Amino acid sequence: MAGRPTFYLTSAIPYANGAPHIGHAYERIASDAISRFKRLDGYDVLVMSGMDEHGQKMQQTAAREGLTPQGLADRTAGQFRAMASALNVPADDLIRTTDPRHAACAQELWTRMAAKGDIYLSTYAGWYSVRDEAYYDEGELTLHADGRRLAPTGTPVEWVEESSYFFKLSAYAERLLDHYARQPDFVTPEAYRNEIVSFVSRGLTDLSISRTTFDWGIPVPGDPKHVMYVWVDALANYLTGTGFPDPAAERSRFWPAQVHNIGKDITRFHAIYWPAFLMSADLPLPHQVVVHGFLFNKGEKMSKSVGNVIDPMALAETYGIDQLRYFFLREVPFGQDGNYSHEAIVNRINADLANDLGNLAQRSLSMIAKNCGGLVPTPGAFSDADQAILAQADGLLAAARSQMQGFALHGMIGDIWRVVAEANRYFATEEPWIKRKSDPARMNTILYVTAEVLRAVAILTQPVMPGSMARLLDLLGVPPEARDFAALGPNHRLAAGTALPTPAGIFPRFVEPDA
Ligand code: ME8
Repeated sequence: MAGRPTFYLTSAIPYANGAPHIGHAYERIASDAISRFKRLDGYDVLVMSGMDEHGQKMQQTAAREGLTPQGLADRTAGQFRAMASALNVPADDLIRTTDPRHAACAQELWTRMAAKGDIYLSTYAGWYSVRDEAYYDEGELTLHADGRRLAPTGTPVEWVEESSYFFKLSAYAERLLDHYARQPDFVTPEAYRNEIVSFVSRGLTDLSISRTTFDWGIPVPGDPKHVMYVWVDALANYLTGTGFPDPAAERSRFWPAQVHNIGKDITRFHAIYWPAFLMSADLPLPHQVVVHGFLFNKGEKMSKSVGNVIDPMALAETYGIDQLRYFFLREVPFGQDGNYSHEAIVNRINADLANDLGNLAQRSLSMIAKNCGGLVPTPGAFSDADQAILAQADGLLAAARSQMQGFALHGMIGDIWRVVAEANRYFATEEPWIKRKSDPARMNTILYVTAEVLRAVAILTQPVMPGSMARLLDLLGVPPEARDFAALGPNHRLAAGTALPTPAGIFPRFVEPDA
């Protein structure tokens, strides 16, 4: 492990009050692709996931369903585990906020903030949205026709008046602004950064960080009548993942995290509260808060009441795990909102996967099976056309790294598929099936070059479609230890004479069930 740069990536820990939906699936798929990319690129990677199991919302939902909050948390944790395995998005660990190691971490964070003089006891009187687990100022609210006050997110708020500990958030506005200025990509994409900067520029008020009217939470150190505000508790999970507060913990080397991957509705918590808590506790700040957009069902927000919530497991079942992963990452420019529709996903499966990549692999590999004795053919001297397409494949790693610098997963896939399109043109122009009789040596070279381009494409596409690309690399005879990015390029070309397995299709066309 020593010597390799660390890369610690977290996803938001979902509220344990409901089953996984497509937004959760999307976030985990993106996190998984980014972390697989870094692993293949030689980093020492830690990927965390978890469950946000405390708070008033949990207590209320459990009561409605006739469960204990812990019973509800256990049920939901099981559903999220099943989703992670169905989507092939493993994590190194799962931090459940009801876990004792997490309570110890959150309490230590609190104790350090208190020792700094940043926590004081007072009374909170104001508006709270249980659904958002967030406080709102009067000025942010709108009045609904039925008389209810609504938060900017559209959720109802209730008046709360109770004894509460406060965090001196107001004292951190200047330091936060200074941090955003010194580290301009702390919040990315830029549009979200700008929102945060303008919000903090208007000044911050102190934050209520404990509750006394329910007890489903982590007790405040020294005053157990209070439980911690669920966001103090939840954000601390990122430290729990590294074994905090034990400085000798095996994973302590992973703090500060490189990436907190989150959705756009929770930017304030991650880009304002969290760095302020860490500054108060004298802990290093994460490098980046990477914000993704929301997925909509044909332009509509998914909600239980509208009845258009999509179960990600059902989608994986219908279309295939990798097909779904590819669709999300290719179709939605990372950072922007995106849409899901049956037509759009079928189009991607049939055009990009079955036609562009699947056909090229199938045609070239079956020609090798039939005409080259099932062995990687020996190439002759490379023509200009051969060299041009190989150079394009060799250039992909630098392009992919540069796209990943800005988390442009869609851009990376776009770059790879441009080379796939180019390879299809090369294959069609070079006509190896005609050379079979007239110039078998040239046929061998064309098939070799095509297989070598496919090798580069498959290695680089592993983060997006790990299962299918493993199968393609098997078909290309690439051994498991030669599948990371260090194996790309001219020094590790396919070995002529390697025996290949019988070719098999990797991406079937999607056929409508009633067609
Ligand atoms: O916010 N499209 O949990 P959560 C894309 N417990 N992403 C979406 C989405 C959609 N339609 N809906 C939600 C919480 N998300 C807190 C997090 S972290 C310390 C605590 C994203 O279950 C959302 O933005 O409501 C968030 O990043 C994640 O799913 C979990 O949302």
